[in-house]
Amino acid sequence: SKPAKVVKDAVEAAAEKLTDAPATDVPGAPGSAPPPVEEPTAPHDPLPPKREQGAPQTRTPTGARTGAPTTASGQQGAYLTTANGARLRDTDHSLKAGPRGPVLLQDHHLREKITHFDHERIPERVVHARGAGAHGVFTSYGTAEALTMAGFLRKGRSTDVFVRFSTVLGSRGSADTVRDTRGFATKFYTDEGTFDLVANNIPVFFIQDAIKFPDIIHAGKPHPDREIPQAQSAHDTFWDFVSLHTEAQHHTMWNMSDRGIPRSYRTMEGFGVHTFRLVNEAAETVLVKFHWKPKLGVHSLTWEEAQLLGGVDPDFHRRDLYDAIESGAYPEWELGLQVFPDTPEETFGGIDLLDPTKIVPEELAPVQPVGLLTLNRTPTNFFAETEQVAFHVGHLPPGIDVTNDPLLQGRLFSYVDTQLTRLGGPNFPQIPINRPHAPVNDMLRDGFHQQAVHAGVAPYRPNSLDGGNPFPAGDDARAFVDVPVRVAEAPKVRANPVSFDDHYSQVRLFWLSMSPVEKEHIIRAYTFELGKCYHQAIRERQLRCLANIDPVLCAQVATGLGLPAPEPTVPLADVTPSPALSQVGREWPTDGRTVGIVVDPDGDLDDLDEVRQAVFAAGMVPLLIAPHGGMVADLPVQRTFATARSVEFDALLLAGAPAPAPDALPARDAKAGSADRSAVDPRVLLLVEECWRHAKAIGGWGAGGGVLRQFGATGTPGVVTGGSGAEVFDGVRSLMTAHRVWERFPASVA
Ligand code: HDD
Repeated sequence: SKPAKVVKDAVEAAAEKLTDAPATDVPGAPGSAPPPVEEPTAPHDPLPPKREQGAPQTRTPTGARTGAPTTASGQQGAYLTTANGARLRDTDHSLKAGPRGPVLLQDHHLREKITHFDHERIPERVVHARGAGAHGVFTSYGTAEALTMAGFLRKGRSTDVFVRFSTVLGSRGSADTVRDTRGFATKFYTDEGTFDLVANNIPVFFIQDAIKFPDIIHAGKPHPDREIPQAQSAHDTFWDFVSLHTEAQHHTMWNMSDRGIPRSYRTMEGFGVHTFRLVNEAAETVLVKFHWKPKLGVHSLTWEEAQLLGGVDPDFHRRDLYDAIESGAYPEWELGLQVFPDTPEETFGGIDLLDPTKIVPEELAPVQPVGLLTLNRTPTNFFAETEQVAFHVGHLPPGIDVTNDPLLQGRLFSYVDTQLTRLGGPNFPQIPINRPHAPVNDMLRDGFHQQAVHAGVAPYRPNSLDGGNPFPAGDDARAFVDVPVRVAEAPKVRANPVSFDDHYSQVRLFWLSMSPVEKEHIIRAYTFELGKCYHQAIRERQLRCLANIDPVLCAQVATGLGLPAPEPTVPLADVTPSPALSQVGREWPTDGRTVGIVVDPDGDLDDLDEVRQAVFAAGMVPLLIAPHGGMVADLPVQRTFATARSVEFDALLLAGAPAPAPDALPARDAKAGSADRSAVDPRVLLLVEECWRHAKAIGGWGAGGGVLRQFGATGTPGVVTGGSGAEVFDGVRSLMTAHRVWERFPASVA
C-alpha cells in the first residue's frame, strides 16, 4: 500500500534499532561490540523532539491554536529546576544537620520531589485499564455526505485522530495477549466538536441494559477474595454470570473464537456495536452501525502463542503497534457504515436494531466505506496522552445522534462520571490530549485543575453585561441536532422489549459461519475455560447453553470436560450463515509482518543479504537470529538464540544449521543418540517446532533446508525447501498472504 522503497528505508532504520543490545554481552561472543558511550559531564542542548512530533499542547483550553509546537514542560533545558523554575545545585542529597545528622524539615526541594512522586499515579480505568494509543489522520471519501451533515465526513476532509486500543478485564500492568474483548476507541478532533467512536473489536455486547454493567464486570474481574485470576475469563464467576445470563452467550462465543486473541491491534476490526442515527441538512435521518475494517485483514494468534506471549512478551501488542508506526508501516482501517431506514420499529430484516446483542449480517446490509484512518504517529508521553485521554459516547458532532439502545443510554452517563474520579474533576476536557480542535465557548466555570482564564463577567444566559454573548447557534450556524424522535406513549416500566428475549439464534449463526479450523479453536477455548472452573454446576449450566446453540459444539466440549452432553431445551434456530464473519479463506497484504531468519555464522551466507532485501522489499521486517549479537556477514543481528522466541515471528526462514552454542542446554533427544538433531542448536529446533505447531510458513535453503528435513517437516503443508534463498522466501511470502497454513492445524469438526 506504500511505495516499497519508503517502507524499506524506514523498516531498515527501525530494524537496526531493534538490535538486541544485551546480546553483545554473551560471554565469548565474537560479535563486534560498539565503542563505549561517552558519559555526559556538562550541560548540553536537550534532545530534539521525536520525528514529526510536537507535544499535544498545540491548543489552548478553549481549542484555539497556540502556535507553539511544544511547550516548556519536562527535560527541555540544560539546568535542573524546581517546579517553580529555580535552578537547583543538588538533587541527590537531602539537607541535613551535618553529614550524619537528621534531615531538616525546611528541605523544600526534598518535600516537593517526594510529594510529587507520592501522587504520580492516578486510578486506572475501572475497565479497559491496559491500553496503547497512537495519533493519526482520518480522510473522508465523501460517500456519507448525503446521509449526515457531519462536516468531517465531507469529501476530502482530513481530521486529526487519537486512537486507544485496550483489553477490558486486566489491570494496567497485565498482559496484552490474554483472551478478552479489545477496545478500539477513536477521538476525531473535528472542527465542529470532538466525535468519540468508543468501539470494541466484537460487534455485540454481553448485556442489553447498562444497569447490568457493574454485574458483568464484577463477574469478569478477579475474585474479590484473592484478586485472581488477572485478565482472564477462565474462572467461575465469569462463567457463572454468562451461563445465568443467556443474552451473554453471543458475545461470549466471539470471545472464545479467534477474535478473543488478535494477532495485532493492526489486524482487528472495530465495531460501534450500537445503532446510531445520522441526520443531514434536510433533517432526513437514517440508522447506522459503524465498522472499522483493517487493511491488513482480521488475523489472530493461536491460543498457545497467546499464552507463551503472556510470559515472553506481555507488551506484544503495544510493541507491535509502536514498531509498525515507527518503521513506516502505518496501520490503516476503512470506516464503514451499515445503513438502515429509520422506521418507527427500528428493525432491519427482523433484527431489532436497539438490541446490542445482535448483529446485522453484512450479506444483508453491506458495509459501505466512508473514509480511511491512518495511524502515523506514536505518543510522545504515555501518561499525558494514552493514560489521560478520556472518551465519551456523548462526544458527538452535529449530524450524529444516539438511539434508545438501553446500553448506549447508560453509557452516556458513565463516561463523564468515571473521569471525575480518574482525572480528578470536571475540567478533564482541558487536558491537552482531550482538548477539542473546535473553538470552545462554554459557560462551565472553575472547578479543580481549571486551566482557562475566563474573561467576562456573565457566564449565564441571557445576559446583558457580556454583550449578550454567547448566543445559541441555529441551523444556519450548524448547531448540534437532537433529532426530534417521537417517544412512544407508554407506562414507565423496568422491562425489555420481547425481541430482546432471543438469545440463541445469532450465536448459532456465528458458529455455523466459522470454518472447520475456527470451530476447532472455539471448542478448545470453551473446553479450556470451563476446565479452569471449579464448580461442576457452572460447567453443566454452560453445557446446557451450548446445547441450545449447537449439539456438535456441545458434545465436543462435554467430551473434553468428561461430562454428558445435555439435550437442547429450545428448538435450534434455523439461520443462514454469514461468510463475512469468518477470518479464513482470503488473501491479505503482509505489510509490517515479521520474518525471523536463523543464520549460522560458520555456514554458507551467500544468499543472506539478498533474502533480507527481498523481505524489506515485500514491506516486511526481517530479523536475523544468530548464536550471538553484533554482526554476521556485515549484517546486524537483531535476536540471539537466547532472546528469540517463535511467537514474535509471522514466518521463519532457516539460512543455515547452527551447531549448539556454548550457552545451549543439551537437546532433548541428544542422549538417545540422535546425532542429526543434537548437531543443531536445540533452540533453533524449538523455533521450528513452535512455528510448525502454530501453523506458520517455514522455509529453508542450503543447510537450513537440511534442518527441516531432519525435523521431518519437509513435505508437510507450508514448509518450503529447495531452490535459492530468494525462491524459498517467495514461496513463504505467498503462504503468508493467507496468514497461516491452517491445513496443518487439526480440525475435528466439518
Ligand atoms: Fe465502556 C471504557 C467500549 C459498554 C462504562 N468502554 C471503555 C473503553 C472502550 C469501551 C473501548 C476504553 C476507552 C479508553 O480507551 O479510554 N464499553 C465499550 C463498548 C461497550 C461498552 C463497545 C458496549 C457496546 N461501558 C459500557 C457500559 C458502561 C461502560 C454499558 C457503563 C454502564 N466504559 C465504561 C467506563 C469506561 C469505559 C467505566 C472506563 C474508563 C472510561 O470509561 O473512560 O465509563
